[in-house]
Amino acid sequence: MSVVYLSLGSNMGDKEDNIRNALKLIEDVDEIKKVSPLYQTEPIGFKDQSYFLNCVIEVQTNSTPEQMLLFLKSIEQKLGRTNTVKNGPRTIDIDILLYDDFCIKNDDMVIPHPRLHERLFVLIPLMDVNPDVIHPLLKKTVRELFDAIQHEEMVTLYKNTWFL
Ligand code: PH2
Ligand code: MG
Ligand code: MG
Repeated sequence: MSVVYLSLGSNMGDKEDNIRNALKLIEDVDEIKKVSPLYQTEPIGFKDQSYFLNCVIEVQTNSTPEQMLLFLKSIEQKLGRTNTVKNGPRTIDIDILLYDDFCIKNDDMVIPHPRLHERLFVLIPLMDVNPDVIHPLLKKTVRELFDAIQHEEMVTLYKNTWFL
């Protein structure tokens, strides 16, 4: 059994519905242990697009990282994601942040997520679900990573306890 942290984001269509639907599909296969509040966040990277809704979940799974990645891609497809511009608008994006204490780097995946420690839209909801989880490469807790970065992006609480 592995403990996995996933980041979900949507900035097209009914954003909250997209994330809810993704969680329901994940629940068909894996056990969702914790769900962060939902955050409204300003787009990072490509600025000229709608705001995002973001959250982080903790999942318990029997899948391998490869199986998990394929499963998450299939959910993105099912929910109508078409691959367009890098960092551009998307109905749903589901990224693996941490997978136990695995460090994986190949052409298909990089775990821990390479930008997790620089993004407030990831660090804040990740702190909500587990502030003490350790980044296996940087050897710091999520709270320490959060304290170490500039807090300039706009991240506002959108809904507390929203996925029941
Ligand atoms: N995802 C990106 C790029 N920029 N910005 C916000 N606020 N939220 C995201 O989920 C996001 C982003 C690439 O996956
Ligand atoms: Mg992403
Ligand atoms: Mg992605």
